[in-house]
Amino acid sequence: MDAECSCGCGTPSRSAFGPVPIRFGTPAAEAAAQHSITQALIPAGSFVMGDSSGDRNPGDGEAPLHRVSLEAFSIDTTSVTNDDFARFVDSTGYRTEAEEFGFSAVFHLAVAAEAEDVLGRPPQTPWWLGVRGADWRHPGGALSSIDGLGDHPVVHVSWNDAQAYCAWAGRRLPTEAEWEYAARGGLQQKRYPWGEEEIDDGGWRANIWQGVFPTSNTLEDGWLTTAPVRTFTPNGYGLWQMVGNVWEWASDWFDPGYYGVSPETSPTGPERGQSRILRGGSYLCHISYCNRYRNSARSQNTPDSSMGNAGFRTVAL
Ligand SMILES: [Ca+2]
Ligand SMILES: [Ca+2]
Repeated sequence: MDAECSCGCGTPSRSAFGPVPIRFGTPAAEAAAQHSITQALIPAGSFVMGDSSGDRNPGDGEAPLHRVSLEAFSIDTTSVTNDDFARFVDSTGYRTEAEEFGFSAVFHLAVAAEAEDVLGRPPQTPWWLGVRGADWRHPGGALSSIDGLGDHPVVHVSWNDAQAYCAWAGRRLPTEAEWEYAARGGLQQKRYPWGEEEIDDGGWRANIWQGVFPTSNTLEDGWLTTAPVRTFTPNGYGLWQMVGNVWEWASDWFDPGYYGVSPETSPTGPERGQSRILRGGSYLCHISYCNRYRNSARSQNTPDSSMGNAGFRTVAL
């Protein structure tokens, strides 16, 4: 994998589009039991965390392999949808960071905005555009909407926005270890949530990119951007789209050296860092470019960054 891969197939940081003023997260509104996503109980147990297949991306820190033991936990079977997030916003008036900053990152083929609202593109990843007016209600920009997308994952939500949702819902983000354990669906040391079969073996198993990235998507899996959260087949724990569709925030800070020092029991990540973990890859993943639609693949971004290919799912407190 080339050096550009770490940002190119992942997600652009907010600062990629220019200086970012310092601001503090919006305080979470009072908790309310409005979270209605079907749960899966993940049994207590242990697993081998990290890349067992040799597909790791240099710099991501998918090694060394290490055993991790976890308590049982209850996790959303899907990522949080636009309908779910709308209930949170309707009840709290919460404004996301994309709305506060006034822009978010949109993939070039998904832009629905006037030319003057396109603010720029990172030189390393010119397929990402900073778009004024792009936010969770306007995933392509001001000329788009989420009409008909109620069961699609909410996107353009930062790690801080996900935390605010969790505080309202009485939930939390999964730790990175919990996310990977859940993604594995009860299988040990397999590449994908379904095992080792290729992603297109017997029909597409996840929403990624087909064709020539980033210009030509042949849409063999049916989706250019997000798909409804219950698309394809759930894994052995009943979890939908742990890989592909949208990246999912985890609670941990990112440190590529963390696996070398991680405790065996219920690791919660480094004490500090600059960026938060993202897991599972998105509709922009492509095997020729970077195959982060794997159980052990890691990415990261600053907690104030938002983009059209990242969302989250939650875990019970
Ligand atoms: Ca697709
Ligand atoms: Ca996903």
